[in-house]
Amino acid sequence: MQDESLEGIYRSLRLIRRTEEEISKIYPTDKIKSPVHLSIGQEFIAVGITSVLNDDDIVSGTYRGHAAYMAAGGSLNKMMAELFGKADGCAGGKGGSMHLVDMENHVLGCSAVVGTTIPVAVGYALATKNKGSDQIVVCFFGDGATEEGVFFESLNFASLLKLPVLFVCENNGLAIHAPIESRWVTKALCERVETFDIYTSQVADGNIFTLRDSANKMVENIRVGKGPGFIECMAYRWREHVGPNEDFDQGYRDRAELRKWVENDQMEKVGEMLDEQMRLSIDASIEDDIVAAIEYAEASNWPDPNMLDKNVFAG
Ligand SMILES: Cc1ncc(C[n+]2csc(CCOP(=O)(O)OP(=O)(O)O)c2C)c(N)n1
Repeated sequence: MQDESLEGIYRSLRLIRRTEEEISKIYPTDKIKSPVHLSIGQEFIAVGITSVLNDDDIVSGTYRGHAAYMAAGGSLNKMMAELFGKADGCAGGKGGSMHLVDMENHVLGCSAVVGTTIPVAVGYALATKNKGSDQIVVCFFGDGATEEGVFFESLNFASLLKLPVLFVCENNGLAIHAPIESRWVTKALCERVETFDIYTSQVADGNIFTLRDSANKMVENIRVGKGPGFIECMAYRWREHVGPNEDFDQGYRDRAELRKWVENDQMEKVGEMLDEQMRLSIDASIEDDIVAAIEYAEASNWPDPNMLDKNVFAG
Protein backbone atom coordinates (compact mmCIF):
# COMPACT_ATOMS: atom_id res chain seq x y z
CA MET A 1 0.00 0.00 0.00
CA GLN A 2 2.80 2.29 0.90
CA ASP A 3 6.50 1.93 0.27
CA GLU A 4 7.95 0.56 3.50
CA SER A 5 11.52 1.69 2.83
CA LEU A 6 12.84 4.48 5.09
CA GLU A 7 12.59 6.84 2.11
CA GLY A 8 8.97 5.82 1.52
CA ILE A 9 8.03 6.26 5.16
CA TYR A 10 9.72 9.67 5.33
CA ARG A 11 8.09 10.76 2.08
CA SER A 12 4.67 9.91 3.39
CA LEU A 13 5.24 11.59 6.79
CA ARG A 14 6.58 14.70 5.12
CA LEU A 15 3.89 14.84 2.44
CA ILE A 16 1.12 14.76 5.04
CA ARG A 17 2.82 17.33 7.30
CA ARG A 18 3.63 19.77 4.52
CA THR A 19 0.23 19.41 2.88
CA GLU A 20 -1.53 20.17 6.15
CA GLU A 21 0.79 23.11 6.83
CA GLU A 22 -0.13 24.53 3.41
CA ILE A 23 -3.81 23.86 4.11
CA SER A 24 -3.50 25.86 7.32
CA LYS A 25 -1.96 28.76 5.37
CA ILE A 26 -4.65 28.71 2.67
CA TYR A 27 -7.52 28.29 5.13
CA PRO A 28 -7.89 31.96 6.13
CA THR A 29 -8.37 32.94 2.45
CA ASP A 30 -11.71 31.07 2.42
CA LYS A 31 -10.68 29.06 -0.65
CA ILE A 32 -11.16 25.94 1.44
CA LYS A 33 -14.89 25.47 1.78
CA SER A 34 -15.14 23.04 4.67
CA PRO A 35 -13.84 22.85 8.22
CA VAL A 36 -10.44 21.17 8.51
CA HIS A 37 -9.36 18.83 11.30
CA LEU A 38 -5.59 18.56 11.04
CA SER A 39 -3.59 15.52 12.03
CA ILE A 40 -0.28 17.37 12.42
CA GLY A 41 1.75 15.40 14.99
CA GLN A 42 -0.40 12.27 14.59
CA GLU A 43 0.68 11.39 11.02
CA PHE A 44 3.00 8.61 12.18
CA ILE A 45 0.00 6.44 13.02
CA ALA A 46 -1.51 6.36 9.53
CA VAL A 47 1.93 6.09 7.93
CA GLY A 48 3.16 3.33 10.27
CA ILE A 49 0.04 1.23 9.83
CA THR A 50 -0.31 1.60 6.06
CA SER A 51 3.37 0.77 5.60
CA VAL A 52 2.66 -2.84 6.65
CA LEU A 53 -0.39 -3.30 4.40
CA ASN A 54 -0.72 -4.87 0.97
CA ASP A 55 -1.60 -2.70 -2.02
CA ASP A 56 -5.19 -3.88 -2.16
CA ASP A 57 -5.99 -3.61 1.55
CA ILE A 58 -8.66 -1.09 2.52
CA VAL A 59 -8.45 1.97 4.78
CA SER A 60 -11.24 3.88 6.47
CA GLY A 61 -10.78 7.14 8.37
CA THR A 62 -12.58 9.89 10.21
CA TYR A 63 -13.23 13.60 9.68
CA ARG A 64 -9.56 13.96 10.81
CA GLY A 65 -8.77 11.90 7.74
CA HIS A 66 -6.14 13.66 5.61
CA ALA A 67 -3.37 11.43 7.00
CA ALA A 68 -5.16 8.11 6.51
CA TYR A 69 -6.23 9.14 3.01
CA MET A 70 -2.78 10.28 1.93
CA ALA A 71 -0.89 7.45 3.63
CA ALA A 72 -3.10 4.95 1.83
CA GLY A 73 -2.21 6.59 -1.48
CA GLY A 74 -5.35 8.65 -2.06
CA SER A 75 -4.96 11.24 -4.84
CA LEU A 76 -3.53 14.50 -3.47
CA ASN A 77 -4.96 16.50 -6.38
CA LYS A 78 -8.45 15.18 -5.73
CA MET A 79 -8.14 15.79 -2.00
CA MET A 80 -7.13 19.40 -2.53
CA ALA A 81 -9.94 19.93 -5.05
CA GLU A 82 -12.36 18.42 -2.53
CA LEU A 83 -11.24 20.90 0.13
CA PHE A 84 -11.75 23.71 -2.40
CA GLY A 85 -15.30 22.40 -3.04
CA LYS A 86 -14.55 21.72 -6.70
CA ALA A 87 -16.08 19.21 -9.10
CA ASP A 88 -12.81 17.28 -9.53
CA GLY A 89 -12.66 16.66 -5.80
CA CYS A 90 -12.65 13.07 -4.58
CA ALA A 91 -16.31 13.48 -3.47
CA GLY A 92 -17.29 15.75 -6.34
CA GLY A 93 -16.75 18.83 -4.18
CA LYS A 94 -19.78 18.05 -2.05
CA GLY A 95 -18.11 16.46 0.96
CA GLY A 96 -15.11 18.60 1.85
CA SER A 97 -12.27 17.69 4.15
CA MET A 98 -14.37 15.45 6.40
CA HIS A 99 -15.60 13.13 3.63
CA LEU A 100 -12.51 11.97 1.76
CA VAL A 101 -12.88 8.85 -0.35
CA ASP A 102 -10.84 7.22 -3.12
CA MET A 103 -11.88 3.66 -3.85
CA GLU A 104 -9.39 3.43 -6.76
CA ASN A 105 -6.72 3.69 -4.10
CA HIS A 106 -8.63 1.66 -1.51
CA VAL A 107 -9.76 4.53 0.71
CA LEU A 108 -13.20 3.42 1.81
CA GLY A 109 -14.24 6.81 3.11
CA CYS A 110 -14.41 9.15 6.06
CA SER A 111 -17.33 10.70 7.92
CA ALA A 112 -18.09 13.70 10.11
CA VAL A 113 -20.28 11.65 12.44
CA VAL A 114 -18.16 10.19 15.22
CA GLY A 115 -18.01 6.38 15.21
CA THR A 116 -20.07 5.83 12.07
CA THR A 117 -17.24 4.57 9.88
CA ILE A 118 -16.52 1.71 12.30
CA PRO A 119 -19.52 -0.49 11.36
CA VAL A 120 -19.03 0.40 7.68
CA ALA A 121 -15.43 -0.86 7.86
CA VAL A 122 -16.64 -4.03 9.59
CA GLY A 123 -19.28 -4.51 6.87
CA TYR A 124 -16.59 -4.17 4.22
CA ALA A 125 -14.48 -6.74 6.08
CA LEU A 126 -17.47 -9.11 6.02
CA ALA A 127 -17.78 -8.59 2.27
CA THR A 128 -14.08 -9.32 1.65
CA LYS A 129 -14.31 -12.46 3.77
CA ASN A 130 -17.42 -13.64 1.92
CA LYS A 131 -15.66 -13.08 -1.40
CA GLY A 132 -12.74 -15.22 -0.21
CA SER A 133 -10.38 -12.29 -0.73
CA ASP A 134 -7.31 -11.95 1.50
CA GLN A 135 -7.75 -8.17 1.79
CA ILE A 136 -7.93 -6.72 5.27
CA VAL A 137 -9.66 -3.51 6.34
CA VAL A 138 -8.01 -0.96 8.64
CA CYS A 139 -10.37 1.27 10.55
CA PHE A 140 -8.90 4.44 12.11
CA PHE A 141 -10.84 6.38 14.76
CA GLY A 142 -10.28 8.56 17.82
CA ASP A 143 -10.61 7.77 21.52
CA GLY A 144 -13.94 9.66 21.53
CA ALA A 145 -15.39 7.21 19.01
CA THR A 146 -14.88 4.35 21.47
CA GLU A 147 -17.63 5.92 23.60
CA GLU A 148 -20.22 5.24 20.91
CA GLY A 149 -22.36 2.10 21.37
CA VAL A 150 -21.71 1.13 17.77
CA PHE A 151 -18.01 0.70 18.58
CA PHE A 152 -18.82 -2.18 20.95
CA GLU A 153 -21.43 -3.67 18.62
CA SER A 154 -18.84 -3.64 15.85
CA LEU A 155 -16.17 -5.29 18.04
CA ASN A 156 -18.58 -8.04 19.01
CA PHE A 157 -19.75 -8.70 15.45
CA ALA A 158 -16.23 -8.62 14.00
CA SER A 159 -14.90 -11.01 16.63
CA LEU A 160 -17.89 -13.36 16.39
CA LEU A 161 -17.38 -13.74 12.63
CA LYS A 162 -13.56 -13.54 12.82
CA LEU A 163 -13.53 -10.71 10.30
CA PRO A 164 -10.32 -9.38 8.75
CA VAL A 165 -10.32 -5.96 10.32
CA LEU A 166 -7.67 -4.03 12.23
CA PHE A 167 -9.12 -1.39 14.55
CA VAL A 168 -6.72 1.49 15.20
CA CYS A 169 -7.60 3.95 17.94
CA GLU A 170 -5.62 7.20 17.69
CA ASN A 171 -5.73 8.10 21.38
CA ASN A 172 -4.84 11.78 21.60
CA GLY A 173 -6.48 12.04 25.02
CA LEU A 174 -9.08 14.58 23.88
CA ALA A 175 -12.56 14.67 22.42
CA ILE A 176 -12.76 18.29 21.28
CA HIS A 177 -11.76 19.92 24.60
CA ALA A 178 -12.76 17.09 26.99
CA PRO A 179 -9.84 15.11 28.44
CA ILE A 180 -10.16 11.36 28.92
CA GLU A 181 -10.07 11.75 32.72
CA SER A 182 -13.45 13.52 32.52
CA ARG A 183 -14.95 10.85 30.23
CA TRP A 184 -13.62 7.39 31.12
CA VAL A 185 -13.88 5.62 34.48
CA THR A 186 -10.64 3.80 33.67
CA LYS A 187 -8.08 4.22 30.91
CA ALA A 188 -7.96 0.46 30.36
CA LEU A 189 -9.21 0.58 26.78
CA CYS A 190 -7.27 -2.47 25.62
CA GLU A 191 -8.66 -4.53 28.50
CA ARG A 192 -12.20 -3.46 27.55
CA VAL A 193 -11.60 -4.58 23.97
CA GLU A 194 -10.03 -7.89 25.08
CA THR A 195 -13.35 -8.90 26.66
CA PHE A 196 -14.50 -9.38 23.05
CA ASP A 197 -11.73 -11.94 22.56
CA ILE A 198 -9.77 -9.57 20.34
CA TYR A 199 -5.96 -9.31 20.29
CA THR A 200 -4.87 -5.87 21.48
CA SER A 201 -1.71 -3.86 21.74
CA GLN A 202 -1.00 -0.41 23.11
CA VAL A 203 1.76 1.68 21.54
CA ALA A 204 2.67 4.39 24.01
CA ASP A 205 6.13 5.53 22.94
CA GLY A 206 5.08 7.54 19.88
CA ASN A 207 7.59 5.59 17.80
CA ILE A 208 6.64 4.64 14.27
CA PHE A 209 8.83 1.53 14.30
CA THR A 210 7.26 0.19 17.50
CA LEU A 211 3.90 0.78 15.88
CA ARG A 212 4.98 -1.03 12.69
CA ASP A 213 6.15 -4.07 14.70
CA SER A 214 2.87 -4.19 16.53
CA ALA A 215 0.85 -3.73 13.33
CA ASN A 216 2.86 -6.40 11.51
CA LYS A 217 2.01 -8.99 14.16
CA MET A 218 -1.65 -8.01 14.14
CA VAL A 219 -1.89 -8.12 10.35
CA GLU A 220 -0.21 -11.56 10.26
CA ASN A 221 -2.83 -12.92 12.67
CA ILE A 222 -5.69 -11.32 10.79
CA ARG A 223 -4.54 -12.72 7.44
CA VAL A 224 -4.47 -16.30 8.76
CA GLY A 225 -8.09 -15.98 9.88
CA LYS A 226 -7.62 -15.37 13.61
CA GLY A 227 -10.09 -12.47 13.50
CA PRO A 228 -9.77 -8.79 14.29
CA GLY A 229 -6.94 -6.94 15.99
CA PHE A 230 -6.95 -3.71 17.96
CA ILE A 231 -4.15 -1.18 18.39
CA GLU A 232 -4.39 1.77 20.75
CA CYS A 233 -1.74 4.27 19.70
CA MET A 234 -1.07 7.19 22.01
CA ALA A 235 -0.63 10.53 20.25
CA TYR A 236 -0.99 14.27 20.69
CA ARG A 237 -2.96 16.75 18.60
CA TRP A 238 -0.64 19.72 17.97
CA ARG A 239 -3.28 22.08 16.54
CA GLU A 240 -6.81 23.03 17.61
CA HIS A 241 -9.61 20.47 17.31
CA VAL A 242 -10.91 22.05 14.14
CA GLY A 243 -9.20 24.79 12.17
CA PRO A 244 -5.67 25.76 11.23
CA ASN A 245 -4.39 27.28 14.48
CA GLU A 246 -2.84 26.32 17.79
CA ASP A 247 -5.16 26.65 20.79
CA PHE A 248 -2.95 26.64 23.87
CA ASP A 249 -4.59 29.92 24.91
CA GLN A 250 -7.98 28.23 25.32
CA GLY A 251 -7.30 27.08 28.87
CA TYR A 252 -8.06 23.36 28.50
CA ARG A 253 -4.45 22.20 28.00
CA ASP A 254 -0.94 23.36 28.57
CA ARG A 255 1.71 24.00 25.90
CA ALA A 256 4.22 22.14 28.11
CA GLU A 257 2.48 18.88 27.10
CA LEU A 258 3.38 19.53 23.48
CA ARG A 259 7.15 19.72 24.03
CA LYS A 260 7.87 16.01 24.47
CA TRP A 261 5.86 15.18 21.32
CA VAL A 262 7.68 17.79 19.25
CA GLU A 263 11.02 16.47 20.51
CA ASN A 264 9.90 13.02 19.39
CA ASP A 265 8.56 14.19 16.02
CA GLN A 266 8.69 11.07 13.87
CA MET A 267 8.96 13.02 10.63
CA GLU A 268 12.16 14.67 11.88
CA LYS A 269 13.49 11.44 13.39
CA VAL A 270 13.01 9.39 10.22
CA GLY A 271 14.34 12.28 8.12
CA GLU A 272 17.56 12.25 10.19
CA MET A 273 18.09 8.58 9.26
CA LEU A 274 18.33 9.46 5.56
CA ASP A 275 21.21 10.67 3.48
CA GLU A 276 20.86 14.46 3.36
CA GLN A 277 20.81 14.70 -0.44
CA MET A 278 18.13 12.05 -0.57
CA ARG A 279 16.05 13.89 2.05
CA LEU A 280 16.38 17.20 0.23
CA SER A 281 15.32 15.68 -3.05
CA ILE A 282 12.27 14.07 -1.41
CA ASP A 283 11.41 17.42 0.21
CA ALA A 284 11.67 19.21 -3.14
CA SER A 285 9.49 16.72 -4.96
CA ILE A 286 6.86 17.02 -2.22
CA GLU A 287 6.78 20.80 -2.62
CA ASP A 288 6.21 20.28 -6.36
CA ASP A 289 3.36 17.86 -5.67
CA ILE A 290 1.67 20.29 -3.29
CA VAL A 291 1.96 23.22 -5.70
CA ALA A 292 0.53 21.00 -8.47
CA ALA A 293 -2.37 19.92 -6.24
CA ILE A 294 -3.24 23.52 -5.37
CA GLU A 295 -3.11 24.48 -9.06
CA TYR A 296 -5.32 21.50 -9.89
CA ALA A 297 -7.84 22.58 -7.27
CA GLU A 298 -7.79 26.21 -8.43
CA ALA A 299 -8.28 25.21 -12.08
CA SER A 300 -11.10 22.79 -11.39
CA ASN A 301 -14.70 23.89 -12.01
CA TRP A 302 -17.38 24.40 -9.41
CA PRO A 303 -19.80 21.47 -9.22
CA ASP A 304 -22.80 21.60 -11.53
CA PRO A 305 -25.80 22.78 -9.45
CA ASN A 306 -27.77 19.87 -10.98
CA MET A 307 -25.51 17.52 -9.00
CA LEU A 308 -26.84 18.85 -5.71
CA ASP A 309 -29.48 16.16 -5.28
CA LYS A 310 -27.50 13.33 -6.91
CA ASN A 311 -25.88 10.54 -4.83
CA VAL A 312 -28.34 11.10 -1.98
CA PHE A 313 -30.88 8.61 -0.67
CA ALA A 314 -33.91 10.92 -0.68
CA GLY A 315 -35.08 12.14 -4.09
C1 LIG B 1 -22.17 11.19 16.78
C2 LIG B 1 -21.42 12.48 17.01
N1 LIG B 1 -21.42 13.02 18.26
C3 LIG B 1 -20.74 14.17 18.48
C4 LIG B 1 -20.09 14.81 17.45
C5 LIG B 1 -19.32 16.10 17.73
N2 LIG B 1 -17.89 15.78 17.71
C6 LIG B 1 -17.14 16.04 16.64
S1 LIG B 1 -15.56 15.61 16.85
C7 LIG B 1 -15.84 15.06 18.41
C8 LIG B 1 -14.72 14.51 19.26
C9 LIG B 1 -14.29 13.15 18.86
O1 LIG B 1 -13.06 12.87 19.45
P1 LIG B 1 -12.18 11.66 19.00
O2 LIG B 1 -13.03 10.54 18.52
O3 LIG B 1 -11.26 11.35 20.11
O4 LIG B 1 -11.38 12.17 17.72
P2 LIG B 1 -10.34 13.36 17.54
O5 LIG B 1 -11.15 14.59 17.19
O6 LIG B 1 -9.58 13.51 18.79
O7 LIG B 1 -9.51 12.95 16.39
C10 LIG B 1 -17.17 15.23 18.75
C11 LIG B 1 -17.76 14.85 20.05
C12 LIG B 1 -20.14 14.22 16.16
N3 LIG B 1 -19.52 14.77 15.11
N4 LIG B 1 -20.78 13.04 15.97
